[in-house]
Amino acid sequence: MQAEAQAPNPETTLRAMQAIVGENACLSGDADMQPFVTDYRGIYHGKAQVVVLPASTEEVSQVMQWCYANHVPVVPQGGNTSLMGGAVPDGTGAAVVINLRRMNRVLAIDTVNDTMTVQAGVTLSGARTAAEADQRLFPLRIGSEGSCQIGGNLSTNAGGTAVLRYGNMRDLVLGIEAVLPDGRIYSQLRGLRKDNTGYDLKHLFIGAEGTLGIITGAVLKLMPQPRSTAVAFVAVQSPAAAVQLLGEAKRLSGQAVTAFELISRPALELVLEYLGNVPSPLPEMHDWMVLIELTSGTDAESLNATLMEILESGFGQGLVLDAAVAASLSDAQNFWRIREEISDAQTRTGGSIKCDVSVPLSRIAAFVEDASAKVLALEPAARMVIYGHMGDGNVHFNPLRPRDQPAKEFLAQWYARISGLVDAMAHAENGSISAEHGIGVVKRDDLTQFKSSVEIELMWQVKQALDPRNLLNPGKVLPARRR
Ligand code: 2HG
Ligand code: ZN
Repeated sequence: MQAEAQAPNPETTLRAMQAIVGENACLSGDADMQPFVTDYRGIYHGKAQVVVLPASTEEVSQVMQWCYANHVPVVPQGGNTSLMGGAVPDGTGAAVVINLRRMNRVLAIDTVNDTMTVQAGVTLSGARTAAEADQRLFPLRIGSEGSCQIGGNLSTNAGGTAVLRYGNMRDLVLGIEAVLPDGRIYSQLRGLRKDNTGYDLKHLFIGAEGTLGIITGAVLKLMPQPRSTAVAFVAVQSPAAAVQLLGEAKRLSGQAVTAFELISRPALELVLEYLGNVPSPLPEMHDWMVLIELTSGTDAESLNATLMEILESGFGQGLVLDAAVAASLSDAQNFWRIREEISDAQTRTGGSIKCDVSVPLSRIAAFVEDASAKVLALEPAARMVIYGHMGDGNVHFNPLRPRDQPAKEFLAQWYARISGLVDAMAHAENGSISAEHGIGVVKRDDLTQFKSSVEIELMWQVKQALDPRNLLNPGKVLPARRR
């Protein structure tokens, strides 16, 4: 199943697109298209016939109808913050890129139903701010919130730092509107928490990375805003101690544990170096730290008391070595900044082998220790930048080049071997090789090794049913079909 190679020439495509969305909403010069055909880290470079910026679902539908009739592949794009090369076209120059950023309106907020209806191009921070204006919380929280868009968050089933409490994007949506490859519009923008009327089709589009339809709108769940927040930066004895401390935190605080993020010493050292003027929250360096956030509907005093109780229990059991409790909002923001900037610090340094793995919580500590030992046995000077959402079983296990080794050389020597090793270890623990970053082009061919032939065949059957011409985001997610 391949897109047919009879693509119209770019002039014809451009004129057709201009007729639908208007001249100003079509970009065709190399310089104008450049930010849309390269990912934000500058790793994946592609080409396009034209970049189209539609303003409505109707326009997306017309663009798709034309592309379908003319066998033109289409790459849907939100904020282009994918780490997996999922949102940029390939190098053939055959594709039309549809970027949704002009569809950035919050259409409605229903404070009785606790829902928000948005166009797909609303940024995550835009959605969070709109919810806040009505004293509500839209709880998805990821570092790229200023640029990533709700459509992309849905298409990749984004996760982030509050999944432990609120779930990932799939758990935060009630309805979806999507344009199908042939231009038909699937519209289910309803804010129902119960609807058992057959297959729940919206879930097909969530996490499909734009391979089955282009998400153009969504109804999102809103939550009450927490009345109080308590944050601590805690040095722990080991990853196993961190898991035990999480158990204590859950036991003592009920539903209040909102984030529980692991940070290894090399991760902290790297980010402090990158941020320059931000002090470490703790006076001494430790091998393992966790950032804990509790939120609740109770007053700050009782939440702080709960946090202290958790830490005291941790000290008492020898799990906690030191702890800094945020005394102000700005302390809490600084702790979070340290956590959120680790990814950019790696991008800046270059030479990082990104493994975004999850395993059951009961196995995560052993996994982190065993995988670290295996990597260090291969390259003792690798900096073990390990961090992330330990509370939900997901760590970013990202060995970084030794200080004195060029990034290119380190990646050429180790990327395939180390990522293969780490993924295989996660898989052996009944884990996932991509917990939250998706598949894109980076992990596509690895799926044959880590998913069963039944799963891959079913994925292709769904693809065939919705996109029989293989026009939507071709070359992404689905590995070559087994014969
Ligand atoms: C995070 O949790 C992001 O900071 C990015 O998922 C992780 O860059 C990474 O590996
Ligand atoms: Zn993450």
